[in-house]
Amino acid sequence: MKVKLARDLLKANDVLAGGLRDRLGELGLLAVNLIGSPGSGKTTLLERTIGGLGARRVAVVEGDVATTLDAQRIERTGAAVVQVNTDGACHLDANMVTDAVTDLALEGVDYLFIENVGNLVCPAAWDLGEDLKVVVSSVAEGDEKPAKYPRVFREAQACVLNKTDLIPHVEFDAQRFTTEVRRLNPEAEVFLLSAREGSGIDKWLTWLETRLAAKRATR
Ligand SMILES: Nc1nc2c(ncn2[C@@H]2O[C@H](COP(=O)(O)OP(=O)(O)O)[C@@H](O)[C@H]2O)c(=O)[nH]1
Ligand SMILES: [Mg+2]
Repeated sequence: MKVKLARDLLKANDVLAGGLRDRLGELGLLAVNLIGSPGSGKTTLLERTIGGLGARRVAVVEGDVATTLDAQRIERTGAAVVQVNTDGACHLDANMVTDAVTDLALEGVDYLFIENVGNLVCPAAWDLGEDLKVVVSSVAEGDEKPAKYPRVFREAQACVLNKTDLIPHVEFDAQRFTTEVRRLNPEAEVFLLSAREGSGIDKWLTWLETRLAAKRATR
C-alpha cells in the first residue's frame, strides 16, 4: 500500500508538472531546476549567472525548508524572485512551483531558475515542469558523490562542479569525478567553475543561451 501511495503522489505531481511545462513553453522561457547539497553554491551560481545574463531576463523560485535568506540575496541582483518555504519537506514539488510562478511577472523573461531544497536525493524524483535539471556539486563535498548519489547525476542534463578555486586546499580528484559523471550519464555537460571567482562561467552561460535558442527554434 505504501508503495502505491508514493506512486500515486508522484503521478499527480507529474500531471501538474506537465501543465506547468506547457505554460512555461507558451511563454518561450527556459526553466532550469538546480539541485545540489546545502552549501554546494547554488545561490552563488545564480547570483553570478544573473550578473552574466542580465537581471531583467531572469526570474527565480527559491526553495528552502525555512527563511527568505536566499530570496534576499537574489533580490539584491535585481531579478524577480519568490521564496517557497517547504516547512520541513526535502524537495520542491510541481504544486509549490505552480503556485510560486503566479507571483512572478514572466513576460519578457528568458530564464526561470528554480533553486531546489539543498539535498542530493529527494529532488531527483520530482518533476517541476523544468526543461533542464542541473546538478550542482562542489569540490569541498568530495569526488565520490556521483557514485554515491547516482540518480540525480543520471537524470541531469548538466553537472556543475563548483568551487574549483578550492582544489589546491582539499583532496579532490577532478578526473575521478568527471569520469564517474560521464559513466553514469554520457550525454551530460560537465562544467568546472568557480561561482565565487567567475572562472569557467562563460562556458556555462554560453550553454544556457544555446539551450534557450534550441527550445525557441522548436516552437
Ligand atoms: N571558495 C568558494 N566558495 C564558494 C563558491 N561558491 C559558493 N561558495 C561559498 O559556499 C557557501 C555556500 O554557498 P551558497 O551559494 O549559499 O550555497 P547553496 O546552499 O547551495 O545555495 C557560501 O559561503 C559561499 O560563499 C566558490 O566557487 N568558491
Ligand atoms: Mg541557496
